[in-house]
Amino acid sequence: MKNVRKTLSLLVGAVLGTAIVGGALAQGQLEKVMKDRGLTEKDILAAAKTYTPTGGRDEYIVFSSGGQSGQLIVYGIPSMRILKYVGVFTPEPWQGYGFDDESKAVFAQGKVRGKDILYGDTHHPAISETNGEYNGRWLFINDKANPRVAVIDLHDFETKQMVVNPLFKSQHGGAFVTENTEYVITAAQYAAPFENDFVPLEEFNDKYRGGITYWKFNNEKGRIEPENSFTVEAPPYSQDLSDAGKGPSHGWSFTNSFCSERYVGGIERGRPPFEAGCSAKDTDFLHIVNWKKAAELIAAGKGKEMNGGRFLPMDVAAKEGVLFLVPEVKSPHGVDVSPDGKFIIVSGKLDTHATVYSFDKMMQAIADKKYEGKDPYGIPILNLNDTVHKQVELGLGPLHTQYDSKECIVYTSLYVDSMVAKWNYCEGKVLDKVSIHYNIGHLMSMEGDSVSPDGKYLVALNKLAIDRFNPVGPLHPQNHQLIDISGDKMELLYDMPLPLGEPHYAVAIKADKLKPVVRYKSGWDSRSDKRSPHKTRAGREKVERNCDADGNCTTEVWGTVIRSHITPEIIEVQQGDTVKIHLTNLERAQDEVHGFAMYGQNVQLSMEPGKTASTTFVADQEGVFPYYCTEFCSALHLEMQGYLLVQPKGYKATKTSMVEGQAYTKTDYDKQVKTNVETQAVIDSVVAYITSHNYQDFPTVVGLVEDATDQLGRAKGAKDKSEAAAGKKDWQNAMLWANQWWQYQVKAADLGLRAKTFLEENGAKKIK
Ligand code: K7E
Ligand code: CUA
Repeated sequence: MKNVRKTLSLLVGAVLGTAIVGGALAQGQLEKVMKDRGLTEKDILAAAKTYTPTGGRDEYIVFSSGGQSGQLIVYGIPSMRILKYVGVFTPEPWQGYGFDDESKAVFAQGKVRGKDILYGDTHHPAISETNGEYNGRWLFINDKANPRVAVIDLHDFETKQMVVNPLFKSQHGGAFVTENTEYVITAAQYAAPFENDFVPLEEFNDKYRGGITYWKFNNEKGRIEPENSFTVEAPPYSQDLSDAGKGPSHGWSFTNSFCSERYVGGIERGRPPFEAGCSAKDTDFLHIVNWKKAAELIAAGKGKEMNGGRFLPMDVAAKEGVLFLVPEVKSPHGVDVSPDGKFIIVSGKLDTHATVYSFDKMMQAIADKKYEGKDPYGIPILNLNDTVHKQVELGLGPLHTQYDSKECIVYTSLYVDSMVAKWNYCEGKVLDKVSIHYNIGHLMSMEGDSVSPDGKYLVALNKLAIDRFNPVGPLHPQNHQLIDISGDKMELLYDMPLPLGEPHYAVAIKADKLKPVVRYKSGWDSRSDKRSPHKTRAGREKVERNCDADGNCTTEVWGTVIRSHITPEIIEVQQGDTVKIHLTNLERAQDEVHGFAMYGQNVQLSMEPGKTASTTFVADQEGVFPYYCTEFCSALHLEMQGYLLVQPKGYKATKTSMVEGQAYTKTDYDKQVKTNVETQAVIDSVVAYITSHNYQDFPTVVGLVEDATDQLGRAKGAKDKSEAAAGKKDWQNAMLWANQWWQYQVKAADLGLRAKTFLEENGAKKIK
């Protein structure tokens, strides 16, 4: 207990600050909590390393694949708090993704042979790089099930583009970027004919193919250019993971493979299954590709074309020194290039070793034309011994490797052992091992894929969680485990359940390299990153109905949303009309998002400040369809509503005026005006407080003040209307507009008070 007390004292000192060191109260409480919850000193230390107090920020931001959920998961390190799910290959209604017309256009790019594909199997995210350093601008992620790559803009964390590989029928080894994001690399997995026609399995060796695709990325536009991309054709060897060369190996890329036996299963034909035939040989092949040369050959017209995709045929690649093979040990999986670009580490799932290849030795063997032979497709095979720097025994089922900031230090996941091995690849020595829970796949160190990894933390992306969390049925959450790697020994800090898909790989970037926006330019189509042609300003809302020669009619609405109303609030159409609704969020305030959902039409939009979003549907049934805002945006959010009225053909109105549920008098009007005058006094006092302090030094407050000024401007408009109606003794409208005037005041007051509280809590100084 004495020891505990000493540790606690140190910890409390570190955590709570010197003022309370030795404070009996804090210590006593901490000890009680530890006792009640059964926590050890080690737990408390781990908690202190990860716990992030309210308002605190993380040092790193992680982008994790969502596996078969087709999404991207964003969380912070060391807190392991989930910040966002980004819809990528899968609709995400919360973000309007896959529901608004703008994002449907992104999904349309991802159609495979004309079919909508509304999910993905995301595997490997990659952040764009400048000189081998993460630049925080773009993120790429592949879909294994359908050979696609998506581009996500890290300015707003939205998916902007999908490209479909015209040649492959699956695509696992991606996305990996070259040093300056010249190319995004993806490799096929299951061999298939490049053409879409039927080719019998009996022609597997001759007609089925693998390959590695180099997607040209336009860094200015932030888009992949399929027309400038190409594939290097490869044998049907089930290409697997890839990595791009760095520094001295820039211009080259590396892709491992399994099932180079070219075995085809077929249990129902009495054949032993794939797993037997695909792991029979002792070695498979690491593919070594000179992509720079391949790009030159393609530019020189040496490529062929299929389904609109260009590729460099294998015979040309072999003859021109573009493609080489070197054996790798049993069922290899990861392939990871060292930060200095000089070494490539490959593990074999069914071997206990990791193999460290030397890039220099590869180049020497190629220069000397020292081959041990050629494969059946004429591709030169280098001798394993000529290219190996070291082979190191690590444990059972080594898969993936990540590099530390410390020279020669790496971490390799051991799937079968459920462990991480820390080892030195220069000397070939194992330094430490830690158990994880359970069956680790990938692992990730901070900025681990860049030329200068930060080390510090490691995340184990585990395949099984089993008993780690409260049970939630047969489908368990995934388990990401945070490990402190700053010391000599690895320390397991935290288990994070991920309730989404099976994340394969993740990348972590320093948080301060990301510069996300808080609002869009007004009237912005966020998916195409252009001003929307449907941008609508306050007061310019309109509805148009047009019919073509065949009598097909379209009712098109250009509307706006702002706290707390949708303009228009009544939309009248005729049965059979195509309805198009474009809504622009007029808010400029941070986080003031409005949604738009409608009964019975599968409509759900999300409009962040400045965004314009659209929906299109056919009003094929007559009826009354309420719509409303789906984000609790203000005290009168529930009142942010309206009606779509679908009138039957030939409908004629019989009543022409609304029967008010409530009639107002001059007394009501006077009472409301009195309230408004009092509210204005409160607002004035808040304004006086704010302007007498150095609020200009606080960007948050400046934003709030701008927003409040906006709302007050609108209050003025409503006040004028109210007074005009009162002048005509139209007490009904005078009262209603007076109330609207008050609504704007309330929003302004709410913002003002938030600003005042912020100033008080953040030590603003009085200037007047
Ligand atoms: Cu090992 Cu798809 Cu990178 Cu899963 S892959 S683990
Ligand atoms: Cu806008 Cu609720």
